[in-house]
Parts: sequence; structure tokens; C-alpha cells
Amino acid sequence: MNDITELLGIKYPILQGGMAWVAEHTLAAAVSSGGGLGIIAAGGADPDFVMGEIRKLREKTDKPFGVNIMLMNPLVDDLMQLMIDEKVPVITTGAGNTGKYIESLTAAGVKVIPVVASAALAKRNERYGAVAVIAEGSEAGGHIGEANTMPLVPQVVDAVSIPVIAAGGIADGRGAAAAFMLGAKGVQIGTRFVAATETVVAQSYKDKIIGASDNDTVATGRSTGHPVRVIKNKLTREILSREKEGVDPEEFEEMLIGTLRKAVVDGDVDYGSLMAGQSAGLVKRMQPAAEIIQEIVTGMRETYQSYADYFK
Ligand code: TUI
Repeated sequence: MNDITELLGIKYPILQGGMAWVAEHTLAAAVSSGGGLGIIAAGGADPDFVMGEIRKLREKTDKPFGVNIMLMNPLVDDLMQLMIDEKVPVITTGAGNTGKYIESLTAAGVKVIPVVASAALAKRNERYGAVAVIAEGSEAGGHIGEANTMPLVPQVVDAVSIPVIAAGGIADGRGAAAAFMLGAKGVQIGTRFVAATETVVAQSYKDKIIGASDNDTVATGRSTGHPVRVIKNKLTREILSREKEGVDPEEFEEMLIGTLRKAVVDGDVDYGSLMAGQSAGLVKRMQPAAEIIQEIVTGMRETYQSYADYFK
């Protein structure tokens, strides 16, 4: 037992990343049944859709689960109300400021765990009443900050007294053990779960992750202030050349509309947005979520044991 397993009522300190389109109830239920914290991603969806997902998950498992709220969703206020009405055990939040929602969620018994990319935002969230924070380094897939996981995690650990969960670049037991060494009390894993057997993700997208090596991702959108890490393809080549030309940020955002859906649902690996972290190179095959969790836990213990003598 550690802070996070006790706090969330789960067996292993492993959270599944909140990935728009990818993290629906099937994956989340499989992760929660496997002893981690499965998370339904609300992404850009409306409250009715998310309510349906929550109910379908609850039919599959009675284990704790979470919902990820992407704060740029225009319906964020309604989604937060849904979290309260449905008494969702845990929410994680990303891509914005969670502050003003924490008090009412907490009063309703919803545990709030913001994803942060800086120590300053971690501190602010602690002050507002977050029960933990996820420190996500820019090795992660999707929308990212500037700081990398290795320096970010210990700085967030030093800045707050609530438990810190590490994210970004972690896909196996070695990465998880390293995160604990930095002071984290849990890990959040995204990319490896995209290739889980249970996901609704198009096979061609999963194959791109499985086939990726260490330098196959790139952060697009740095020039417009919205960096997003994805696997390189025709879309990223076009985006990066437009960025070099100094594309208008509004036109840039328009180029991206619908591209994540194109990748996940349509399997368009050329012009879809193949969001994935740098750990894609560590993902070797499709596996059931519960098996992924077991491998990470076993690997983490073996890593720790193998260094026990070394550190004496
Ligand atoms: O949110 C994520 N990852 C995401 S969200 C997403 S949906 C999307 N799709 C296309 C374009 C943009 C978004 C895909 N991946 N991770 C958590 C995260 N939050 N990473 C970075 C941040 C962050 C960045 C700045 C959080 C807060 C922030 O500033 C807030 C403030 O008020 O200072």
C-alpha cells in the first residue's frame, strides 16, 4: 500500500492516461479490473455521451475509476456538474486551470487530480484542494508543456505535500521504478494502453505505435503555443513546414480539427493526428490491459531488487 493506492482504493499505483477518443469505457473498465485506475476521457464530447460511458463502465466493473476532463472543452461547466451528479470517484484534468471547480467537486466527494506541467500550477492546485497531482513531462503524447519528466517530477515533489503521480515517457517497470526514485507515488501510463487489446483504436494506429522507435515522435505547434506530441507522418510534415512559414494560429487550429478522430476511428495514419509519447518505442505488442499492468508491477519490483546491492 502506498499513498495513492490507499487514496484511490486501487491495488496498484498505476493510472491510465485520459486520452480523447481512445479512453472509452471498455479500456477504462479493463484497467480498473486489472487493479489500476481506468479513466474515461471526456475529450471534446458532450455530457450525454460521457454519462453513457460512465454507466456502461459501471455495468462492467464495480472498481474505482476516473473521468478525464479536458478543460478546453466548451461544455466543461456541464461536464463538471455531471461528475458531481454521477458521484464519479476521481477526475483528472488537463490543458487548463482546474482551480475554480475543485471546491464544489470535493464537497460532492469527487477526488480531483489535475495534470500539471509545472511546479507553480501544482502548488496552485494543492491550495485549491486537489488530493494529488499528475506531473506530466513533455515526453508524453498529446498536448504537452515544456519541462521533461526527469527534472519536472522532483521539482513538483518538492513544491507540494500532496502525492505526485509521474507521467510522460513511462511505459514499463523500469520507467515506473525510476519515477518512484524521483519521489512519485504513482505513475500515469498513456501510450502503452493505446495498443491494449481492449481499445477501440484502429489497428493501423496501434501498428504505428508498435512499430515506432525512439525518435519517431515530434512536437508540433510549438510556434503557436499549443505543442502536441504525435508520431511523425505526412500531416506533421505539412504542419511543421507551415509553422516555419509562420502560419496564422487560427488557421493552424483549423488544420487540426478532426485529425485525432481521423487517426483513432478512421485509421488514417497519413493525415490523422497519431498522438503518442516518446515511449512508443518501448511498446512491442498488443496486450490485454491487465497483462500490461502485471508486467509493469513485476518489472518495477525486479528493477528495484536488481539495484538493492548496488546502492548498499
Ligand atoms: O491535456 C493533456 N494532454 C492532451 S489534451 C488533448 S486534446 C487536444 N487536442 C488537440 C489539441 C490540443 C489538445 C490531447 N492531449 N495533458 C495534460 C497537460 N496539461 N499537459 C499540459 C497541460 C497544461 C498546459 C498549460 C496545463 C495547464 C496549462 O496552463 C494553465 C494555466 O492556467 O497556467
